[in-house]
Amino acid sequence: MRVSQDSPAPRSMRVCLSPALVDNYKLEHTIVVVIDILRATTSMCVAFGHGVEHIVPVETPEACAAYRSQGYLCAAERNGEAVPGFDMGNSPYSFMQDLRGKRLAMTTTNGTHALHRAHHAHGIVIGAFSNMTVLASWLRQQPQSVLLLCSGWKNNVNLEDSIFAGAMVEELADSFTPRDDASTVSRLLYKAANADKRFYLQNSSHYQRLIELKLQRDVKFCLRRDTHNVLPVYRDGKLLDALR
Ligand code: 3SL
Repeated sequence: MRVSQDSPAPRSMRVCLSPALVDNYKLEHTIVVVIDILRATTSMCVAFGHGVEHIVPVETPEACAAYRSQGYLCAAERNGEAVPGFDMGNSPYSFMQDLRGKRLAMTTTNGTHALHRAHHAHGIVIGAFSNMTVLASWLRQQPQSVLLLCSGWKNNVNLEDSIFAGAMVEELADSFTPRDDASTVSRLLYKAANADKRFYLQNSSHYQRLIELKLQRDVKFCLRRDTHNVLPVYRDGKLLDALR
């Protein structure tokens, strides 16, 4: 197809199924969508939906605890459990409280790690089922190409992030051209899973981990679409809601 002088340049979208693969991508001109459906990026959307001023995502519990002296709320999770001594772990329900005027420092097993792996991207934005429609509309308005970065589990691929990446590939197909096999794989997964995502995830590793921790309520919430009208973007070391 010949692209006329007036047509905008075609934008591409790609899917990175694990943070371990992120160095395979050139990110300087790309917007990265960080995805951690169970549960970090969902919880971030919930926190912004409840008014949090900003979130500082950090890599370790020690770095997170250091924000306490500056008046931050501190949230830390490892292996699905809240780290003892912190204000909260990573359950979306723990952020369902009045957070207006509050600042939050947060560290999670995979989500905050993935975000830091993409620090050199043109832009970083947080994606979850919770903010899917707002996110897709905003991406359509940006001139850059998109990389959907799945946080996975300790550098392994996981099903829930791959399914959401596929949902975004499907959603954005009107505006972006998929450019890799990971986009095709995740889109196929999404199509297979969409009718009953919870059922489809039943045998997946992190679903089972959370069920063992009696967190089925969290899983159910994390699969709900468009619960919050928020767009967390990463600027100067902080996540802010670009819609405020
Ligand atoms: O890995 C992460 O970043 C977390 O979302 C994992 S958990 O759902 O809190 O167990």
